[in-house]
Amino acid sequence: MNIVLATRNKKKIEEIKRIVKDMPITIYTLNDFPDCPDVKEDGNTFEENAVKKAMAVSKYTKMPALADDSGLEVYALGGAPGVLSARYAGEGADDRRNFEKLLSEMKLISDEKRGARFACCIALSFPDGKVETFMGYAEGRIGREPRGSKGFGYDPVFYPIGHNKTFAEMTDEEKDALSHRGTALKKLYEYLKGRSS
Ligand code: ITT
Repeated sequence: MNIVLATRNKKKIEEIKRIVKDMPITIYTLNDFPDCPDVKEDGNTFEENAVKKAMAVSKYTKMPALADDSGLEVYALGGAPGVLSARYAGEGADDRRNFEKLLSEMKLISDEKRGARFACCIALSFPDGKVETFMGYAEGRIGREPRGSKGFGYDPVFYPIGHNKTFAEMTDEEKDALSHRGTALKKLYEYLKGRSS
């Protein structure tokens, strides 16, 4: 199956390509469709945003499109930054400014109350308007200072449950096996296997 990735985030593209490499999928990106219009992410949930991005791209490209909407939910902050994760420190903020803002907001929060999860919704939309969604979560906690240089986004401050290393200190394989994106893409894999049998 040919699928176009409806994302402009290079790190997500790397992760998705890596995780689906053994699946019977040929991946295209928005670089193959440079005039594809941007989609406004104004939904209240990861699912709403993922569906919106995937549908817009499959409509434009007339190909199946896969979108990822994801983010970090910190329980002590009532689920923030949530769907606003990419622009927590303001429009155009980079990863460092976003996680530094998070660490500063959480300065007074005790170690026991630093629980958080990453969430990822993968939406696969077809040119006929049909859409499938797959959710994945990674439970963990937020550290007090950034550690590690791999990955992206909030990885340097996120310790997955049962581990004393952040996602940014893990190998690609370690992160993929535990991550919200890895879990959601495994569900996509099962779905695609079911379709081809
Ligand atoms: P597209 O909409 O083009 O896919 P984006 O970066 O704007 O790219 P999102 O709106 O889904 O994507 O925002 C996701 C943000 O959540 C991302 O920028 C990171 O800050 C954070 N995030 C998501 N997955 C992550 C991961 O695996 N590790 C660290 N941070 C992650």
